[in-house]
Amino acid sequence: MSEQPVVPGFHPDPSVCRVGDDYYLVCSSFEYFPGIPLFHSRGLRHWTQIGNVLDRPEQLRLPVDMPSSGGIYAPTLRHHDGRFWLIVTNCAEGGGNFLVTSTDPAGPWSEPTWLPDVPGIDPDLAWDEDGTCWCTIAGVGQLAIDPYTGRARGEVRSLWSGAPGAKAPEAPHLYRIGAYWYLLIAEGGTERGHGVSIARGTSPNGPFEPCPDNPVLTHRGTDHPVQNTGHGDLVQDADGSWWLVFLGVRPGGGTPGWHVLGRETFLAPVTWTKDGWPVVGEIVSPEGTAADEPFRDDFDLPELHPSWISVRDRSPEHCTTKDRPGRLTLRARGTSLDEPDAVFIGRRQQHFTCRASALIDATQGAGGLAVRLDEQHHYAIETDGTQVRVISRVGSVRAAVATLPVPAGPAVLSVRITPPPRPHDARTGPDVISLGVEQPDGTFTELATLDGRYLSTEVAGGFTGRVIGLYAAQGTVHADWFTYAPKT
Ligand code: 6LW
Repeated sequence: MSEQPVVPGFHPDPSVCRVGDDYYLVCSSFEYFPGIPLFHSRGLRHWTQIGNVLDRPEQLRLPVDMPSSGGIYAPTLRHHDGRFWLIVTNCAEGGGNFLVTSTDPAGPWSEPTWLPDVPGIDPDLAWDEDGTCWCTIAGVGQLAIDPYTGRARGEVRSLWSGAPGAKAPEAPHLYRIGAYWYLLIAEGGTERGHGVSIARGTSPNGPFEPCPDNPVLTHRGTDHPVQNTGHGDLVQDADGSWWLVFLGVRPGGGTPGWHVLGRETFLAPVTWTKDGWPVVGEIVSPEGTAADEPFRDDFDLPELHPSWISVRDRSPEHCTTKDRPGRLTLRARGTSLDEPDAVFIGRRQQHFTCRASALIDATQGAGGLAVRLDEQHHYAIETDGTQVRVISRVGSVRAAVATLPVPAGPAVLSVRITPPPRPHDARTGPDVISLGVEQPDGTFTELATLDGRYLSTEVAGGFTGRVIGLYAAQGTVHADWFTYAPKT
């Protein structure tokens, strides 16, 4: 079996910590609300989402004019002094760096403590033996902070910027391991040149001596199926072994390769040379993840499963299961998914081959099921209760590509994503996306099959991945159920 992520789908910038036998992991979430998915694991290979760190508007406000791939970047999760600490950047207007804490990682997490003196992105937290809290940021710089008040305790100092000339030294994490302080960074940018490098010193403030074998992780220039590997975080298990979690992508199709699931979280073992430098081993595949279980939501519960994400906010006025028990009610705000304030709720696509379906009642409006990359890149199957149509939005072009009259009333809308018909053709895309309706006997009536490359990061740009979900374009739309399943 080829290398598999431990957390598949759009789950980038992993940060991990261990308490006893329990591991916790967080990822970036960008324009989506709630923000920062939080996972629990017992053995690092299998992760279950137990919540989202930023699940209240008081913790996360994303302005409506904020572009996709803005918002929440690169958290660091640590356990110190009996509680969990999470530091992160909200890149949206009016945002900045802040930290939240909790004694229970499943939440609730505190209100933000803003860090007005901490510039830039990718903040890290580490405490030295004196109890000083060091915040290290992309660039790479560092300052001491008071994590209780959020104020600086000194100026920002430059530490180490990785290989001379390499772009984007970022994602720093600082650790005390044995006699040294190790500074782990990502460099080379989050695209095909991505990598992880390390340096060490005897003080948390340096000077730092680079590892002679940097980068300690990169797949640049190789034909490895997992590319863009970088942005890692180290963790030691209860037996004393070390591991690296990091992001990677799995491009598909011909040249230049398109990745559609976003940047995913992978795991690799780490050993140490006799000189005290880490060596990152081959990717460890989990042989199935929690995400491989089919997912079904009948919307019977007042609270939604933590894997559901909305664009920028989720107000109960526009998205709720409390209006009609057993139904998700969506009330339109914009007129389409092209609008930045569209009412959308979805789950990350986590498999190359999969299908999603939903029973939609749009007799009081219009809405449907969409595969979303961002405002300018999505395919949707939409109904208004009397007809069904497929909408393609790619770049500045929006088109209704097919329509079908249907009997008045609710309809089962369905999306099926499969490998491309000629996978070895140099110009083939990564996959194809079929959109249609499911008949009461389960047969699929396809309205259109569209090239998946246009819903890839290489085409759309940005830092996210595909999300499949429900939206309202007009009036009120009810969903009776939603299913997502990996299918071969
Ligand atoms: C993040 C940076 C990165 O801040 O991408 O891959 C940026 N690494 O560290 C957005 O996720």
